[in-house]
Amino acid sequence: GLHSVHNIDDLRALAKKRLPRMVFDYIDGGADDEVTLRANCSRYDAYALNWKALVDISKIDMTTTVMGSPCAAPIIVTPTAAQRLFHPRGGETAVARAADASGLIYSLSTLGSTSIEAIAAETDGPKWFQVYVWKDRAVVETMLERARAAGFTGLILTVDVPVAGNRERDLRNAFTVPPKISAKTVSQILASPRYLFDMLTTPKITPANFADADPEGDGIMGYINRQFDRTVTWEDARWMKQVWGGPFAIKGIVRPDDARRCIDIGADAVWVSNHGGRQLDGSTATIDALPDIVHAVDGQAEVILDGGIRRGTDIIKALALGARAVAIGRPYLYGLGAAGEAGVGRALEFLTTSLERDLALTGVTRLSELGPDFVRRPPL
Ligand code: HOC
Repeated sequence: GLHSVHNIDDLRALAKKRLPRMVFDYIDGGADDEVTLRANCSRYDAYALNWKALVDISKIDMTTTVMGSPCAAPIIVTPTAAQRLFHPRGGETAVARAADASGLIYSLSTLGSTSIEAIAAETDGPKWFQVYVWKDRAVVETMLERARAAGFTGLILTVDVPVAGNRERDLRNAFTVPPKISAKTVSQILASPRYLFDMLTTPKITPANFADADPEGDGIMGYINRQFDRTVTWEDARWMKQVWGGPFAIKGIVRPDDARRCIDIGADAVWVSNHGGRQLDGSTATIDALPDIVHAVDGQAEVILDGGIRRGTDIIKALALGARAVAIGRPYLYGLGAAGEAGVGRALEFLTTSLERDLALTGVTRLSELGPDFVRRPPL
């Protein structure tokens, strides 16, 4: 159980034990050979920390703001699809509540399985909404209006999904959203009695923020693949910022020239991400992409980074290299799959307490003290 969880890897192991194989693999897996998935984590090892000695660390302040939203620590709960798949009873509600309890920013995916309004009713904490550009712009506009009315204060446009990535674990498991009935999927679900019970005693897992998906046909992913607009460009991003009018982040940037374009269209945050290695395999690990992006942005927007964050030291490296905050996906999804809201809480607690301890060990009492002098970068 959770008492034997001491890090994110332990949570992953517990999630693996408790979830049907195909559900665990959907969280855990990446695209193609999973090179980028692994690199996102392992590349932190190439950066070494240089601590400051003999600093009074009796008070450590981890609070900050990201795109104007206040948070207790520089950790954003990144948007992920259909969270009720990972915990049918709790899903997004469990994640949002745990984020609120930890004082962290929660973000809801367009592909969420809980409605914008239900999340707003559940938590007073800072909330952002995530979108893609759909062919039917009216669908987007309606969601943005609802998010604004419900008190969501930030918008994230994801730009690293021009098409779906090639996730071979999902193909092997015949995994679709929602899962289709087949000998393979049924036997996997039957092998996870707790999950099966939860699934059978809660409403069906469907997208909660748009209509028209045909789960009986080719599933939500098929609908989305048809809805995603292959002609999307920077003009659409500019349109989105105008329609939204508020704090706006562009997620899925790895090139300095693209970071400049984000600023040109008025983005408030440039979000360095490769979708957790789930899209273009072989792309740069995010920690390696970060320094050049920070240089290009030159303080004109905030920089957020996700990918491979598993410990406080990873967060310190990202912040020292210029990120305003990091975002996490798999760490809390392992928690959700392992133990619902309590499991998400455990993931967030582990990351915030390890960040606090690691800041003390680094001799840093405020996030603004962090800079490149704390990190020795690997040779190019
Ligand atoms: C067909 C489009 O973010 C994931 C999600 C969903 C990606 C969109 C797929 O699984 O990474």
